[in-house]
Amino acid sequence: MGRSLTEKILAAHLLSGSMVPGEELALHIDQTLTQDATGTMAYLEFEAIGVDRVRTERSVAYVDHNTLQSGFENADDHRYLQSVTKKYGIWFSRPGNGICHQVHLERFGIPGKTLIGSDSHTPTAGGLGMLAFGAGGLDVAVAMGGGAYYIAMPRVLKVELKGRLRPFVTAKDLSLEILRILSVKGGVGRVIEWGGEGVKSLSVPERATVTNMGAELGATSSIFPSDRQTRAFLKAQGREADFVPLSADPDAEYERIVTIDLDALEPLIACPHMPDRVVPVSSLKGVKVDQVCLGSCTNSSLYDMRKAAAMLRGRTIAPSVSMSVSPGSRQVLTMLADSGDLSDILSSGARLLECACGPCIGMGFSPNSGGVSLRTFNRNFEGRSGTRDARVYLVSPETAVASALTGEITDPRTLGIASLSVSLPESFRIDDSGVLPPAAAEEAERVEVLRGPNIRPVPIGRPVEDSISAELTLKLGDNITTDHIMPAGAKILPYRSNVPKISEFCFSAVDPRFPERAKAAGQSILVGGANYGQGSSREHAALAPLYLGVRAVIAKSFARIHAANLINAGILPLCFADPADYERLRQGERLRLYDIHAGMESGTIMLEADGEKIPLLCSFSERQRAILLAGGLLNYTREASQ
Ligand code: MIC
Ligand code: SF4
Repeated sequence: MGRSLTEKILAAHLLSGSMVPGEELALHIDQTLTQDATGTMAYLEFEAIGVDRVRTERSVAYVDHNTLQSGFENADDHRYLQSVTKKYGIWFSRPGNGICHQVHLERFGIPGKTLIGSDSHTPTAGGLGMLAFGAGGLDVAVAMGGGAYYIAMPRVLKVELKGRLRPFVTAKDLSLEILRILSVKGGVGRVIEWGGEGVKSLSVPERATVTNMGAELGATSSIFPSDRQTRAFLKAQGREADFVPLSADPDAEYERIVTIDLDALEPLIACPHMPDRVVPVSSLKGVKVDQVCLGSCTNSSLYDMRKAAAMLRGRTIAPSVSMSVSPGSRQVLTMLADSGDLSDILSSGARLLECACGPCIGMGFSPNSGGVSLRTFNRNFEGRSGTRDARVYLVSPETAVASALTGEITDPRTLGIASLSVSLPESFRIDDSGVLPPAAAEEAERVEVLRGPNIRPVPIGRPVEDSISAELTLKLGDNITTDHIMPAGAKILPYRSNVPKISEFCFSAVDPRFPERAKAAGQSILVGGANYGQGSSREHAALAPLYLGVRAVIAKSFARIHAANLINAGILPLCFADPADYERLRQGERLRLYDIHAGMESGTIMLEADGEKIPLLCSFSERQRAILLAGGLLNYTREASQ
């Protein structure tokens, strides 16, 4: 039987485990990436593990999230990252050099290699035929030290593309279409493999838009074949030598095949506050728009920016609209400047922001009160923009620009522009001066790691006891995102290196009194609904609860990366055997988990609540059990290396 592309790359990197869906696999990791908002923790953890140099083929640290520097905290973090990476053999992409996923695609991604990154959109590199996973910082730290990365063997779902995108219908609309079909839970436990005749006409930047938003499906990863388009992109980046052709066998078997006809797609829009609330743009015609943001790791490539520039050329945006443009990288920005496209963007009245995540993570450019914001980003979770009442919609660059020009939600096909003739350049402008190489091994010892007062040690978990008695300090609903658990934004992000401080904001978007209550309770248990912990890979969503005494989270189901982060922190993620039992638990009551150790092996742990017994399910691998019994991955790794 033939193999899917996913199976081929997994097999080539398999250290142990059997490739049966659901079984735990240990994988060799070729490359890692971090960004600053998760990176400081990852490198503190790397230091705590005690390895003297990274063992990967390439590890890169990017600074793209916390670039506001409204106090000393971010600047100190940047200095720490620059020095710690220099010492341990990691490349350092300076602030301003660009968004991690965009720069990684341009300069470092290699088809057929494995990559993990402490950011949930790491699968963007799947646009180049790389098998890339978002992971918690600690998993990245372990992989940098040469350790394996563990995932449950995914099922592989194929999306078969037919036809060709029509003018003003884009890869973003394709991403929204698959979200409409599968929902934000539809990718859980799966790799989405893109194939069929239709992929041939999609360029690498377009593919990367699609693999990027696979994160919103909850997918383990997303991947495209490596073909002529891949070669052309790598060649234009001066990296043709990195090209290898890769594809699935023609007789590969898939769990499911979803067919999408590109010719039949139309411009789509995701409504507040979930990326899968997708409707045609035309159905919202006339809704007044206050703000438009172009950029983020989803849509900030040169291709996207040039299309926007072509639409803005000679036109001005509506007076009622405030528009931002954040090019994805210095390469994109300098090329826009060289070609004159930047003047077209600026003359239209748009505001240029730096090459960073910016508004996507609430780092400035928050919308006005109750504002409608159209963004080319990937997430529109409540509160993420920095204000609680904004209504954020997700759209393509074309829809964003059309709406900025008219001041209302507008299908770009109705603007009267025939088509845009924008293609990939023969060669990109290559200038890697924004990426600093690490010190040579023999000099590394002399490099001093610089730490500021905001950089605090990583909290360490406690071994899971056989019975845990604790208060249910917070009961939550379905689809709780990591933006609910540990919000980001300009006020909170500066504390990413300081868990005691950042934990004061834990669940602040849901219940600002939670931290106080949890601290008073000493130890606590949380209860959630379905898909608990979806979204970001931020391990702070596990570390802050850990710091506040959370010992277990009971939910109807969990998002993959967050469940792994909870285990890594030594917190038990447990599922209701019967989802109806969710209704039986009340915030404030006392809960008792008992016979935990035996239950971790048998797969059922019992909960006692108000005299009633409720079965909870878990499916921990032997390694995960050992991690929980050690009180988290850091303790486990330290013990294993002694
Ligand atoms: C996000 O898009 O939510 C982030 C910010 O990039 C996160 C990482 C973080 O929280 O630092 C992610 O996607 O993992
Ligand atoms: Fe940055 Fe936004 Fe991409 Fe996250 S989703 S990496 S915040 S641009």
